[in-house]
Amino acid sequence: MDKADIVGVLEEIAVLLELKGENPFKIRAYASGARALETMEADLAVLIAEGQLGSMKGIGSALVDKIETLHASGELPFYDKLKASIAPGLIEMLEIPGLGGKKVKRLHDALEVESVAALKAACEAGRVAGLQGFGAKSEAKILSGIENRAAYAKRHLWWMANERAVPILEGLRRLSGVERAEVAGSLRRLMETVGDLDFIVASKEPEPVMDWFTGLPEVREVTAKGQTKSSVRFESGLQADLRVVPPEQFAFALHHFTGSKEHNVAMRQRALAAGYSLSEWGLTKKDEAEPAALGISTEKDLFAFLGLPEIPPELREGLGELEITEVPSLLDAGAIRGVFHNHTNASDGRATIEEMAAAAAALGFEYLGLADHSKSSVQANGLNDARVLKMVESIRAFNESGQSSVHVFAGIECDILPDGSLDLEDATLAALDYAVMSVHSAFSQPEGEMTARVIRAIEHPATTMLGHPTGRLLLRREPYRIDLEKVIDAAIANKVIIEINANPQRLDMDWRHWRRAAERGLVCAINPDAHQTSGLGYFHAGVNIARKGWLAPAQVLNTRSAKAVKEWFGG
Ligand code: DGT
Ligand code: CA
Ligand code: CA
Ligand code: ZN
Repeated sequence: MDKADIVGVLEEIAVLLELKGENPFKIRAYASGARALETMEADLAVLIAEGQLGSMKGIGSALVDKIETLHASGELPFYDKLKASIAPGLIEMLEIPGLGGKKVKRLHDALEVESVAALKAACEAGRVAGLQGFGAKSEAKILSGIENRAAYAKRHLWWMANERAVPILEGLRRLSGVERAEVAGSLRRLMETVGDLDFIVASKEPEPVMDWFTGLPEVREVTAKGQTKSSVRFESGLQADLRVVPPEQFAFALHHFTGSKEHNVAMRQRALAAGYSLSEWGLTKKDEAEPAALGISTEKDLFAFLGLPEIPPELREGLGELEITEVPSLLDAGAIRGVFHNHTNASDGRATIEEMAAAAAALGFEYLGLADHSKSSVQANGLNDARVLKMVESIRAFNESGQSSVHVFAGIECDILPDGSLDLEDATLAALDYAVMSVHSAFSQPEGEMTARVIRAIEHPATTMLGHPTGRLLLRREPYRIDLEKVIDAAIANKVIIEINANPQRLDMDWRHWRRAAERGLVCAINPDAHQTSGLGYFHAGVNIARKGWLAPAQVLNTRSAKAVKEWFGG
């Protein structure tokens, strides 16, 4: 097991011990051990081989054995036993935002609730509000957490869903008798989350295709199996539909099941105006029973028949896309020359400057921005002023060494404090190439306060970019309350960039705001917020969102040369 996974197990042990009401010293030993391990710069395997793990600050003797066991075998009987000793319903409660080990224990002790359903009933009956340390506000928060959780459980992050879909699509295309195969639905439209996967196949022989699909090893349940449609549910809970259609219907089926519903409604109206009814089977002339033979074999043909350019799937949301007269120029992944908001092991990342730059070079980037956390992000080992200046020196030395084709920009992800002031001295900020300003605390401020806070940071002359402007975590945490229109206005007025945080769980700022904001002059930066080398690849998810937001290459800083970026940064 690698270091990151071991850190996760130790953190979980600390929470489970809390839930059991164990001795606080014991709990702290695991929590601080996890922290020590996470921020340790030395190589874990080397430390273990040399028997030096116990000499690390924060790692007590009780932990040394456990870390070594996890490292060697990936298992830990102590952890398994601990977990097995707790009711699964209580462990499930830990997933509700705001509930940690201590609070779950108090709820369990006071109300005897042992499942999420029982806790929900207790909230609805007002029994939680009466408990010491809870109150009406936290009762409402728990309740909405439970309700969101049910809604969240039905959807999946695009990134994860796509990882599942790609090999299935490849498998379908390899089957004999399959003429064409595509994904449709929200996955093809590059939505940030996906309800289920939709596959469309053209074949004259549906049966073997259905058999292959329903027989996939990861299928847990076949919920439907017919001549034209099958549905399955995978181990992960994700569901998938497969439709097999005759080749002449393929373009219509692909278009229909790509959606969105709103786009389809608009397309049907347009077809009606031309005297046809449009369906998943074809275009049928008014007063006729069968679809007309119009020689339409691709979506492009279908759009052209209705006098439209080929509308990219990611624009098919019923938001005016039928008004275009030519295919808009959308950002392409190949145009990305570098990314700006990434972390190293100086704060809570896992890789060094050198490793991050090498990974950027492997992606073909010309430059890489490193923006570690600032000191108020204590949990992320944020940098104080002195450490920031040291980091700047290290980056300058790295660039001057000539060891990499990638130019590293020295940045920071600086906390916006609750009053809108910044976490670092002006002189420190001035020493950097650029600064990303982000909110990481006091999420529950009223909307007016949060908006004023963020605008104050935008107005600071050192601010280059605003990081993840709503703080949402898809399927996990709602955005904080903020007036984005006002924030966008302030960003444009102060020539501040807003990022698309490309971490698949954030995708913040949301694509729904980008088209209008960019038309008004807002510049975008696509930032993977990588915490390890592999995280740089998330920039693809950001490109998807930029496309979905109708962004052209010129509206995205990442398409500019290193020289032009330097100019933007002012030096
Ligand atoms: P999802 O799965 O919730 O993330 O979203 P979609 O868009 O993939 O929705 P899904 O899987 O229910 O259906 C795929 C597409 O099929 C949908 O975008 C549009 C089309 N479609 C499905 N049901 C209807 C319907 O009742 N009316 C219309 N106009 N289109 C539909
Ligand atoms: Ca779907
Ligand atoms: Ca579906
Ligand atoms: Zn952040």
